[in-house]
Amino acid sequence: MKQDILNKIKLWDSIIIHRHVRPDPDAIGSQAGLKALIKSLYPDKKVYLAGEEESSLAFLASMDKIEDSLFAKSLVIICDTANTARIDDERYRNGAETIKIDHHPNVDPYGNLMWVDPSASSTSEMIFELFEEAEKEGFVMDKEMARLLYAGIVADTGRFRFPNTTEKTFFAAGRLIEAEFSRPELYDYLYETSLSLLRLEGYVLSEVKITPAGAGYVYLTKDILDKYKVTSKEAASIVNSFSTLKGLKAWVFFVEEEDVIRVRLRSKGPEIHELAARYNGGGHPMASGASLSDWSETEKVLSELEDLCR
Ligand SMILES: [Mn+2]
Repeated sequence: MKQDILNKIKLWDSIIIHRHVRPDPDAIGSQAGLKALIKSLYPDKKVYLAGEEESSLAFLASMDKIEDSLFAKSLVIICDTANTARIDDERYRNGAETIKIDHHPNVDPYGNLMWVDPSASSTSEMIFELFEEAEKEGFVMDKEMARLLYAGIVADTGRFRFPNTTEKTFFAAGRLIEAEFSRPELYDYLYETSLSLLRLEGYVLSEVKITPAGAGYVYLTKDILDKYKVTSKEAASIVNSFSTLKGLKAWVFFVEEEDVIRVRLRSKGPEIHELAARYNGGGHPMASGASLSDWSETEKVLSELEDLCR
């Protein structure tokens, strides 16, 4: 499959790379890392990054302006996106050919070619494997590609702590740091915290509750977010703040947004992605998201989480 994908890339002069909405470092790292790989292999090809600009991740890459007419003449590659509804920039539909590259469970197969590997820690790790394939033909590692893929791997593995971290992950990381980009600088960008977010984390740590079976939960209402001057999106970065709590098996953040209650689920044992799927969401067995239309549903989610912990 990796060779098939490289062969497709070889055939097209114009390539547009997408990733999921509300991007994380793996989404942008794999997307822009793949662009760096292609540009190093074929400097003359036109490669574009699709999707909305994400200012908090601008230290990784900026998105490109792409004319509508370009899609029909381009190969479209979609990274790190399990289902078509989450693809950023709907114009991917107009692509001449499409390829899916992802590490989430394959709940929504799409694309003319599909490479899905749920055993990979991250899509960035998969793009590293593409690099290894290209390396056989003499390609030398590109520093910018290495920095981007390393960022994606570090973020999706929680700095190599999550159970998705494998021997392959460490091997990839070991190879990528050969490129000698500045890791301290990258970590500074990835983990920099504002004072307001730090204060909200203090609130979360003092308010977290845990059920008898080990389900942790926190409610973040709009009032609280306003009081701490933190957006729902920013609050996503503190979802692991009490993961070391003794007796904790899985946990949930209920975060109130304009017209929806965002549910952020994490686990250290029971699989929670099916629970998420029952509430308009999905994701990984150990990290998922869902959304609810009102507060009364939070009790149902919590009691189902309690059952899973039991
Ligand atoms: Mn990912």
